[in-house]
Amino acid sequence: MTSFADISGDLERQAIELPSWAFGNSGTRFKVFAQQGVPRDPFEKVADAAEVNRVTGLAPSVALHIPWDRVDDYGKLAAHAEDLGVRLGTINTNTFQDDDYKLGSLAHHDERVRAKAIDHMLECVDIMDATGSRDLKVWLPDGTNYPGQGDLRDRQDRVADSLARVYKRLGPEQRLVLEYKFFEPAFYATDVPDWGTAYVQCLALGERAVVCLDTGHHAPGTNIEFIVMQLLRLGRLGAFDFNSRFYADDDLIVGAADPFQLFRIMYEVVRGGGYDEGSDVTFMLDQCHNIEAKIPGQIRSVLNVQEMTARALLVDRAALADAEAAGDVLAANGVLMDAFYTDVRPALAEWRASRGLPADPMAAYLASGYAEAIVADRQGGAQAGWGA
Ligand code: PSV
Ligand code: MN
Repeated sequence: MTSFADISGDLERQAIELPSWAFGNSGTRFKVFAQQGVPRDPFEKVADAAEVNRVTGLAPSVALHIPWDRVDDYGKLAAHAEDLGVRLGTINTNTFQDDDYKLGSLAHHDERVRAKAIDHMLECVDIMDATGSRDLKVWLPDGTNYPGQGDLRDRQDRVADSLARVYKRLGPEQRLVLEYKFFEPAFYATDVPDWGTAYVQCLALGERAVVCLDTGHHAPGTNIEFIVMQLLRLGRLGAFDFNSRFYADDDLIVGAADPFQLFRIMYEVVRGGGYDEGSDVTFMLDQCHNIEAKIPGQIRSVLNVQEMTARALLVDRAALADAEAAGDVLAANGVLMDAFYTDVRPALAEWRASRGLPADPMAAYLASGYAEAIVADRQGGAQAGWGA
């Protein structure tokens, strides 16, 4: 049996990157419900993210989205983050909110638009140089709505050519992280729809091109942990965008819709070395809190990942290997289920307390007065949201 004491050291290296946009207003195409105290600029977003880290010790970095987080002085933003005990992480590109990109960005048939999209990515690499970020995340809205609208093969060739131009600009320690999504905003054909396409595009680029797996970007019923296993096996799992989906790309709290799936994913991460010391897999959240409070939403999210990581680490790998080798189907399944059904919450509370963290991070946040202070302080100005 693996006990909590066996894994408590491993829990120390957990690091979950928070998305700056989780702290801004968000919603559906029907309505954005504004909340009080929402950040008005990237500095305030970073402050809120730092608060999540302060009470959980789990979230040492913040991902930015450009242009939403454009500032005059990125060095100043990085210093601000550092003052608050966190750092700036992945730079996310955005080629989906400009009229020019109606028919695509890196795959666009018009060289002017394609060059504009490439230039945006190059600007993001300049920002990475200023922030000290390692990863450039590329998600493309590119695709077509109707058969015949665009030549599928030519579009794929243009994606490859555009990515190669961006990849060339990266520094020796920087990576291009390519994110796939099976549909939306294009509905008929998406130019990077699946892990296989992302993988072959990355292979053509070079070793520092890796795949981002957004858990919300798969068809219902997809065995996501299989993809995790395969990308780790191939050495190309670069990052996660964690969230939960009931239907499509719902961006709900990770571990909320299907905690067992998160456990299975984390088990394959552990099994495949993605959680090993020195692993370069980035564990990021890509979520929006449309109706729930944002900072508590992020606290709940990182705790969900921590709980499922602990359960995945508790899997008795030796017993599992024995059962598998003996062809004992039920015993093997039982080993996994024993770990999954272990309630790690009391042990994690003690673990936190022993490390100077609040045993109950959510209660500590609610008692801290931070929520009331930001409502009082953040008067005037424009609240951040998708687009600010
Ligand atoms: C696209 O749906 C996506 O998952 C990409 O990661 C974007 O950058 C992000 O959402 C914006 O939240
Ligand atoms: Mn994503």
